[in-house]
Formats: sequence, structure tokens, C-alpha cells
Amino acid sequence: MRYLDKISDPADLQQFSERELTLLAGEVREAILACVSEVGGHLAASLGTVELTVALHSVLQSPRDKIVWDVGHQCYAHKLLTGRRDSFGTIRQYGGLSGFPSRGESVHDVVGTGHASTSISYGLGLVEAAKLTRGGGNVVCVLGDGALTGGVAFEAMNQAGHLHTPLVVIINDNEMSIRANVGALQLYLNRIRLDPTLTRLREDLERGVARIPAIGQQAYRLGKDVKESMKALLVPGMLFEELGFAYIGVVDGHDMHALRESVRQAIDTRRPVVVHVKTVKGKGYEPAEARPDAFHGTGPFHLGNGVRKAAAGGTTFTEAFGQALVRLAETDPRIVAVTAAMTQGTGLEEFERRFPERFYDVGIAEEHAAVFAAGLAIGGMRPVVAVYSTFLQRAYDMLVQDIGLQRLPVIFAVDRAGLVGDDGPTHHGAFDLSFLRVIPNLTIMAPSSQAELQRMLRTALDIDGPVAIRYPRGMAAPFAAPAELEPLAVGEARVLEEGRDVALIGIGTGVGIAREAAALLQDRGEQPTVVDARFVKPLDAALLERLAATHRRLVTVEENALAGGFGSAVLEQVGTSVPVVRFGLPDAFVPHGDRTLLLEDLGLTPRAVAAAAALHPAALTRVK
Ligand SMILES: Cc1ncc(C[n+]2csc(CCOP(=O)(O)OP(=O)(O)O)c2C)c(N)n1
Repeated sequence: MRYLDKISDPADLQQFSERELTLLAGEVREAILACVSEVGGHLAASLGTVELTVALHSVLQSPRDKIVWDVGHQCYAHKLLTGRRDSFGTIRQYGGLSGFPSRGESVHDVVGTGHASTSISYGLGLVEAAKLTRGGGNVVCVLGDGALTGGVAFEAMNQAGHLHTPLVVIINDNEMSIRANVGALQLYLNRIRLDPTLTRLREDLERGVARIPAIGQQAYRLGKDVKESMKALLVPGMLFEELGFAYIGVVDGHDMHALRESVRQAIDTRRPVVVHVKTVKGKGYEPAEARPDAFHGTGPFHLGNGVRKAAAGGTTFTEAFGQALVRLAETDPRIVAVTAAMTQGTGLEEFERRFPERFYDVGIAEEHAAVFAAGLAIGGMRPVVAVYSTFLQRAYDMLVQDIGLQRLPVIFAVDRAGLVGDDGPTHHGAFDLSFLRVIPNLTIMAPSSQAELQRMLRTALDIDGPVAIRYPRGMAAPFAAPAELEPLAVGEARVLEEGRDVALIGIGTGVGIAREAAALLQDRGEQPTVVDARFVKPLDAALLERLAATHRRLVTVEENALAGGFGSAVLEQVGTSVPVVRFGLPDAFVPHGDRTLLLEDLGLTPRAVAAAAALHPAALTRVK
């Protein structure tokens, strides 16, 4: 790597000519491909922003100037150019670099991100803080057209336009969210992009009106309304201009010279400015350009042909959910599916194909998704909002106010609950049981298997109120759908093994751990009771009271924060009548890495549970 090897700090980019910067971009792209094909990661977005990243770091002086990456999944080139070239191969692995900007990792990662649409808010705060502290530096936010579908981006633009603060917002428009972007705004961006004559027309309009002789200011004012409405119809960037932003675009996002010029120009305007950059997601790697959705986040693949190295066998929870939803929707026309830009991730592709009129992708807009679903429910539908646990956090007020309080039958299929592994703390679903449990009227279930998940979905349809079903990422298992999807009795746990002395009570993935722990204890001659709690709310109070009265110790196992989670609910139920030992996630943000390693690290393993459950101290040492 002739150029990349010379860069240990972004300041090193100053030594290169524009032609050399373009060659450097090629090397960066190669380095990203070499690494991600080995270890997996967010490929397509990072490939698409290579030239943009090189251009930004060559024009700006990071960290004095600040780049805020929205979502942060496109930051691989940035990592390579900011002193992390040598450790780049460790990205997303246990103990290695994060797959997202991370404040602890580098001074060049100004903010830590992972969730979408926050960059303009961060950027505006940074600029205002610099003003108040008389610090300096330019701030450039980079967000995708997908991230722009999130309302918070507009809340920030609304304020920025009002404050008139110098802030550069680069819209990286590749027409893609994880899949093809949706919404009226995307159509607007498309229209700007597709017709270059519009840019000229805009300039002609501005100049033309000003130049008409002998008409004077009055005529100009009279004509202004006409001009404005014509502009609104025809002129690129008008929407942003109305929000108080200058607009520069459309810029070829793979042309180093054009990028550098427009960034310089944007900074020189000294006011809020949008730079509309057109990029190709997956740029430079044919399989990723052809299927940017498949290469948005990928596992290891063969560089030669783009084929994934290992495909998981069995059925994941996500797939089991998607299958059951389709099956139930065949006979229940009230069922509609709602996703916030996560159709594939939440297993809704088949549903969309089968029932396009009952499928809604609302964009990266979880808050809206929740209230939209509330409206659908009031209107007589049975909306199922499929959402990752971590992104559901966005919609919390809506859960409480618009769904819980109104007792509306909205079903939340909460995917990626528990540890997700490589994406780390921004994406772990560590808190949903805690934040959901306090909402009155909400029924909360967590399946221990794919079959249970399908039955829970069936059960949810009979409940006249809001329901959340939380289940983990991946975890494929051999699975044949039950012939009948029998509903469960609401609030009833399932006793898997009736024993004595110690009761191991698992919820969700905790059930598997509890079962394995029980097997270890049985090997040592103990006879624990094993329970699949199934429901976090309502709890099976009668069973818990019985277990408390007949056992010497209860042990709860969950993949959720201990604070306020399932074990806390059990404690609240049984009080001090029996000792309760709780296993779950600690009061800390869990880092990224292989899920098994993380669980090992956190002591959330069958061995640790068995050791704590063993009644006789000697067993503690014997359990291996
Ligand atoms: C609040 C939130 N919801 C969902 C996601 C999942 N997500 C990650 S990237 C992405 C698409 C982003 O599209 P865009 O901003 O256009 O960037 P691109 O990948 O196209 O470069 C989505 C939906 C997220 N990170 N944050």
C-alpha cells in the first residue's frame, strides 16, 4: 500500500496531490475489502464513502475540525485514516476495534454512534459549544438519505436554520437505506438528482429575475411569490433552503476534486449548508454494487465472487417469526406488519411479498411507527411492529403514552433482544424487559424456542391490549412449524422439570442456560426444578409462590439487564420469603464481540449458574 502505509494521522493526507488522494482511496477500498471479507462487517456503506472520507480528511483538520458520522457504520475508511490501520483487522471482534465510531477509541471519533439520524443534532451542539467556549473548528455531519428519514434529523435542521449556525451537513445519497430507501423525501432527492438541468434552471431563475431592467424592487417583490412557487416545484434543494440551509449539489461522491471543492465551498458559506452528494453503495466491489442490501452488514465472504463463507443451518427466531406472521395473516385480515427500515432484519420479506397492501416500511422512524400502529389499532387492525430491541428505545414515550395508556392492541415483535455480538453496546438489546415491565396494560413474553415464539404470536392476537414478544438474534435451530399454533394460557409458566431444593427459572435464552445448568447439577446428584417462565408480565404468581414455599433457593436467568429485569420481577413477587439469586446482564454497557465469549465474560453460563445454584459448597468446586 504505497500511500495508505504513509498515513498514521489524517494530517498526513496534506502531502498528497488530488491524483494521489484518488489512488489512496483505491488502497483504502482494497484494505476494507480484504478485512471485511475475512471478518465480516458493514461493507457497502463504507465502500460508498471512501472518496468522501478521503476528501473530508484532506480538506479538514481533524480533530480540531469535527466529522460526525451518522449511524457510524460507514466509518471504516475513517478508521483506516485516523491511526487505526494496524488494528483494523480486529474490527468488531472481542477486544478489538468497534465497528462504529467510539469516543474511547480515538480523538477523531468525536461522537459514538450506532443509531441513526442524530448527526445534525450532535453537530449543532458542537458548533454552539465552540461558539460559547470560543473554541474553533468546523463541524461536518455526514448522514445518508436513509438517516434523513428519521424525524430527529429534521428537528435539528429546524433549529440549525433558525440559529443560522455555520454547520455543514453532507447528505450521502445512495438511494439506499439498508434496502431501497422509502418515502416522499427520497422521491424529492431522486428528482433533484435525476435532472441536472434543474441546477442550471435555479441559477437562471435567480439571475433572470434580478436582471430584468426597469422593473425595480416592487416588481421583484410581486414576482417573488411566483418565483418561489416555481422554485419550489423545480429547483433543487428548495426544501433545505426553506429550512434555512444553503444547498450545494448534486456532487459526484466519487470525484475527489468535486468533493473537495464543494466541502471547501460549504465551509466558506459560514452558515448552515447542505451538500448533496451522490454515491454508489458498495462502490468498487461488483457483488456489493449489485446487492448493496446483502452487503450492508455481512459475514465473512469469498472475495472472488462475494459468496458468504458459512451459512447458518436451521431456523432463526427471526425466520420463525416471519413464517408465523405470514401464516396467521392468511386467515386474519386484520394483521398488518410495520417496520422502521428493517424489513430483512426483522424477517418481513415474505410478508411484504404476500401481503403488500398490509405491509408498511415507514423509514428509520421508530417513534412514528409506534403511533402509526396505534392509529391502525384504533381503526380496527392488528398491527405487528417488528423492531429491534435497541431501536424500540426510540419509541418509549409512544409505548407509554399512545399505546400502554390507551390499551391498544399493538403487538411488538422485539427482535435482537439480549446480546447481539459484533455490533456491540449500541445494538445489544439489554434493556427492553426493564423498560417494558413498568408499562401498565402491557403483556410481555419471551420464547425459549422458535416453536414457542410462533405460539406466542398466536397468543398475542387474542389479547385485547398491547403485547411485546422479545427474542434473540440468530440462534438457528432445526425447526418444523407446529401443525396448529395453539395459544398459550396468558401468564402461565411451564415447569420443565419438577425437582426440589433449588428452582432454576429461565426466561427466553435464559431457559437454555438454566436447563444446561440443571443437567450439570443432576450429574452431581442434585434434583433442581426447572421452569420456563414464558411471561414476564403477567408473572405466574401462583407458581412462583409455590416454588418459594417449597424450595430453598430460586435462581433466575435472563439475557437482560439485572436492573429492573425478569429476576427483579421475581424478587418483587416473592419478597424475602426465599433467597433469590439472579443471573443477567450487569449494570454496564456490554462491549462488542462474539456472543459466547461475552456471556462467558459476564458469567452468564450454565457452569456459573450451576455453581451458584448448588446447595452444598463442595459442589461449587465440583461443577466444572
Ligand atoms: C434508530 C435506528 N433505526 C434503525 C437502524 C438500523 N440501520 C442501520 S443503517 C440503516 C440504513 C441507513 O441508511 P443510510 O443512512 O442511507 O446510510 P447508508 O447505509 O445507505 O450509507 C439502518 C436502517 C439504526 N442504526 N438506527
